[in-house]
Amino acid sequence: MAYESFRAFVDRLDREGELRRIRAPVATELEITEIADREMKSPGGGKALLFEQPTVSGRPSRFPLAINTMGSHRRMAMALGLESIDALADQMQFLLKAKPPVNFRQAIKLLRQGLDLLHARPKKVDDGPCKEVVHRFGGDPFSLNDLPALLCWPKDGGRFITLPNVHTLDPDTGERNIGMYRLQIYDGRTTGMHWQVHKVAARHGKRYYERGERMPVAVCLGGDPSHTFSATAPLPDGLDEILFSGFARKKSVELVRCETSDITVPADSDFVLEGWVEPGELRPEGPFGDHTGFYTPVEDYPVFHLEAITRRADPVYPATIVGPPPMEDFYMGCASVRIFLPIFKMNFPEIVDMALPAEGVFHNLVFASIRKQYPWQAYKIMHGLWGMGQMMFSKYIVVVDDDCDVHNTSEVLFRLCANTDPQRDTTFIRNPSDALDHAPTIANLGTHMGFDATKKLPGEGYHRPWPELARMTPGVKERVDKLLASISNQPSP
Ligand SMILES: [Mn+2]
Repeated sequence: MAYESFRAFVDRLDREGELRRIRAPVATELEITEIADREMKSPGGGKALLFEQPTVSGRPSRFPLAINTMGSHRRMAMALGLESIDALADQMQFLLKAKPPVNFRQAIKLLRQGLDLLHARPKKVDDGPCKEVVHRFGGDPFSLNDLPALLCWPKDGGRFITLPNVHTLDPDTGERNIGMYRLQIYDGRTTGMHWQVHKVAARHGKRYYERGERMPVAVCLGGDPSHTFSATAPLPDGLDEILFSGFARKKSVELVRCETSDITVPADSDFVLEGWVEPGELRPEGPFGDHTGFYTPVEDYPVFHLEAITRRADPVYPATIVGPPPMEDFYMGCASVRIFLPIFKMNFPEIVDMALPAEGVFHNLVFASIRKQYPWQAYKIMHGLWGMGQMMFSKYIVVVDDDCDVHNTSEVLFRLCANTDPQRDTTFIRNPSDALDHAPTIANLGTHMGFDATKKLPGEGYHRPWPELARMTPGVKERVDKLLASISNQPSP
């Protein structure tokens, strides 16, 4: 199911009892963060929040602000128009199973073709709601300061646009990429562009630099939340985010050409910020209270210059905050893992399930359960994951047997502690580390650690009998369920 606008999604959340409206004026400086942070840390992720009167420097903004719209398992599924994320994961699996690919590259190709067949291919249109109002610089003096962008944490370097879908093109192939890179607002028409060295947009930027050309960029806010999710999803490089968004929402995305460049953007966007990045131009960006839970320091990043802003007549400004976990992004990450698990399983059929617990803020901790067949298979899985896309950043990987629920952190820690001999069952490797990780001595370079918490086989040098986990038999469980039900049904005296 597709939403015709971000507002349509917010209205649906309201109808389903998933939204709290806040009518009183609330400051975009720190106050919205404090309210949203409490909500995101309440059980299950709380509710989505619609601030009807956000204020900017004490003055009411023209636009309402919605936050935590994807911050629960249910709302994340609703964002993609699903009852449960599982349906989409099953479809991914089906696509890959229809004609089993023999390698990763082929899988991506197959996936792309499969998505095309599902009518996910985008459609070009001449006009759309994102152009109901057009501001060009030199004409209507629209300023970035008119957006209710948040000053998230006290020591942040400024206001940040936190839920932007950044569109860039590969100048050689014309291939599009959409990523989510935070934008620090410097003034009315300039922002930072926080694409890190490992990101696709940074690669595009490098090509423009080599060609000596200015790089067109379009930043979309809002529209169908499916686009926003797709921008954050760890899609395999080369898999178009728009194609994926169309697949997820079961309706092809309508794309309209920007006013000032050849980039095409979803016509249902609430705001489109059009502009360019001058390759080579850098400016200090940050600090920013990041999803690691810590402030990232000031560093030089590219600069985004705005040329035009187009928008809906009645847009809703989408926002999120990051910081000490759990936050809204945890639920988005969970959905990604679930949806892309079939791709992992295709490469590693022994993988049963995977989880990235909130405490690990994505890159720090990965749990994988496997059906172990041969000695040291847990290490094969660790090395495999360390070689796959963004999984390369995984600081700690814990591999457990298939009878362990990786979504239950307590159960995984129990297995980790009980099943390992620290020296025998760990390995250290070198790999790139996440640019945001402050712990490595040298930025971007780190050691990673793997734990084999599976039960040990004789072939692994373990020659004592491995004990059996004490567990109740299924028959007893059912009998007791019935017994307890009958007791609770008895009328009280
Ligand atoms: Mn991409």
